[in-house]
Amino acid sequence: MNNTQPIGFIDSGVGGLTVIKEAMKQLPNENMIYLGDTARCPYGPRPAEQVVAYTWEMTRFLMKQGIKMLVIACNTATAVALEEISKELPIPVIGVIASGTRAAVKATKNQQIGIIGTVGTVNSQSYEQAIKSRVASATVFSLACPKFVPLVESNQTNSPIAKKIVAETLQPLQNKKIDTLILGCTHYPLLRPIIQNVMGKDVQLVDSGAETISEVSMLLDYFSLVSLNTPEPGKLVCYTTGSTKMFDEIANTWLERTDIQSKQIQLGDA
Ligand code: I24
Ligand code: DGL
Repeated sequence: MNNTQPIGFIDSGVGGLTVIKEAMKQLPNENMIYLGDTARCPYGPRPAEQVVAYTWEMTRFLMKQGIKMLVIACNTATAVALEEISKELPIPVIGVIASGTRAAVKATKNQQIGIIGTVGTVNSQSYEQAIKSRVASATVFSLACPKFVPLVESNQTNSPIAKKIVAETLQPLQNKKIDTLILGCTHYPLLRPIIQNVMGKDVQLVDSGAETISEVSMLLDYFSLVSLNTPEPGKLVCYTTGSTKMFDEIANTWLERTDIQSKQIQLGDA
């Protein structure tokens, strides 16, 4: 095993770039491959079986590229496909749910934890089970926020409309006495300032994607897979199932780069 092999990242679209941004900060030596299934995004409203099938298609593509570790950067895909995929692959597979859970359990003082995500993530009850299996006395309040992804994707992250929708959607969590709220979706870190404002400063927000990269860093050491002392920074190669032009615009803006040129690939019926 050569440690300059890339780490693979898969997501339903461009949202997983929030995880890549954190990876570039914490793991600047690592080569990375990102695959976003933008042609079939969003995964959030889709049936679980379909998300499992799509996630397998992305996984097979990256396995052919010789990755040393797979990060399922999408919460919806992690919720329904991580268990099966990690059982079958010969390399470590990391999702975004376990790390978010550990961080929330560490942060909470009153064991009242909220989790927000897509319909698929919330219906799977994956976060709830992960938290309760660690801390049986914890109370978990799960809330699907199906309006948040379209909000971010229409460039509304700080508009009056965004504030109104976030406040209305999070209303059911207001009287629950939660002191910790897990942002269980790739897109929600972009709404973080508004979410914080709506929930109040005493509620700690946990960014599952960012927490995941801290654990990826630890796991690379554990499996002796870390790329050390490279002469040059790691390279990021991006693939998309949709428009490369739109992918590149968002990726270069978000990552403050100018050189990202994604390649288009075909998966299943995408
Ligand atoms: N943010 C996201 N998705 C989009 C978007 C956005 N359009 C504007 N912004 N579009 O996700 C999804 C539609 N697809 C169509 C097919 O090609 C790819 C895109 C959140 C991105 C998180 C990194 C707003 C926006 C932006 C640049 C950076 C960040 C951001 F344009 F939120
Ligand atoms: N990436 C998805 C997630 O984290 C959000 C977008 C989608 O619904 O596909 O759950």
